[in-house]
Amino acid sequence: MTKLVVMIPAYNEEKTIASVIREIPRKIEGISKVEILVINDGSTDKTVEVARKAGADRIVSNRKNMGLGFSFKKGLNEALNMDADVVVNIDADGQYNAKEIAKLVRPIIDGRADIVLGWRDIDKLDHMPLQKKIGNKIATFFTRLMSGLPIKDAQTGFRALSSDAVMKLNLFGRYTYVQETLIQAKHKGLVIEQVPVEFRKREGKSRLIANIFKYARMAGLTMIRSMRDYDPLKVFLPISFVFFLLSALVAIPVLQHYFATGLFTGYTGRGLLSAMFFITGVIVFTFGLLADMLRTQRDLQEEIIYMMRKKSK
Ligand SMILES: Nc1nc2c(ncn2[C@@H]2O[C@H](COP(=O)(O)OP(=O)(O)OP(=O)(O)O)[C@@H](O)[C@H]2O)c(=O)[nH]1
Ligand SMILES: [Mg+2]
Repeated sequence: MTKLVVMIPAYNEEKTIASVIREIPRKIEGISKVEILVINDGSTDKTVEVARKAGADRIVSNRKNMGLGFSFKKGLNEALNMDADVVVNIDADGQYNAKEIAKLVRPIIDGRADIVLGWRDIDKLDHMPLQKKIGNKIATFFTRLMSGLPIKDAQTGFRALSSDAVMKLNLFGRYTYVQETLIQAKHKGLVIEQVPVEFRKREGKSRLIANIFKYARMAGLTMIRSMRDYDPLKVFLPISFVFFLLSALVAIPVLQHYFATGLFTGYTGRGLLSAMFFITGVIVFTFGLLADMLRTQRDLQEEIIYMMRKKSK
């Protein structure tokens, strides 16, 4: 028996959520049961009533708006509680074609992948505004850089995860989950497959990206935090190296003067500055080593959480 839970995070989507729910196929080859889970993030419209009428099997709500990342994490936990073997996330705005879920879950059912991304061919989307296209490309570029994975569209909200992958992820970003899941997936050795999907024009305005600068700030911060937590040496060592380099550059004339005259006279300011850069470098380097030790601890803790989740399944 293979159970699929399709989860839909929704924030004020009364106009579109019913059609998304109705479009979800209830019979998929290789899946014995399909259930629909809606995570209502403090909607102030009729999202919940509409979703229930349209046939959602389970609806969980946040009392107030907590953010998409927060709701995604809640949804994954809830899907595990519902005994899911495969979880699909789809947006409530109707931009993805829910009929394509069958295609999305295939690599997981066949045992080829842990996570499947439905990627959108952004260049060919005439209805997507240019600034959004550029933002999407930039965010995908950084996710590729940080994860080292050949991701085509890191921002896609249409994805499938095996329950094992869900049990391995420990997400922290409250605002968005899209890039963080991929950076973690890489560190946990999860196999990602990408399948091309349709992407329609959005009806109604964006709930998530009211302001592209806010999005860049929040998503960027979550990405940097993931890097810091999973690859601290890659973050801290280059920074400490910059300080060591500055220290050396400032010190060169001081040493030249000293070797020529045997004196430091007139160069004490520079000498002090060089020493300050050097000490800062040492501090940052030490932080890097400490952060690396913490990472080992985190790895152990995550392994314990994974085993606990696995046991209670
Ligand atoms: N839980 C939760 N969901 C949200 C929030 N903001 C948006 N969403 C949902 O997340 C999904 C994606 O949000 P969208 O506003 O469509 O964001 P987007 O697809 O990146 O941007 P658009 O291209 O403008 O649609 C939709 O299902 C929204 O209802 C939020 O604050 N909390
Ligand atoms: Mg959308």
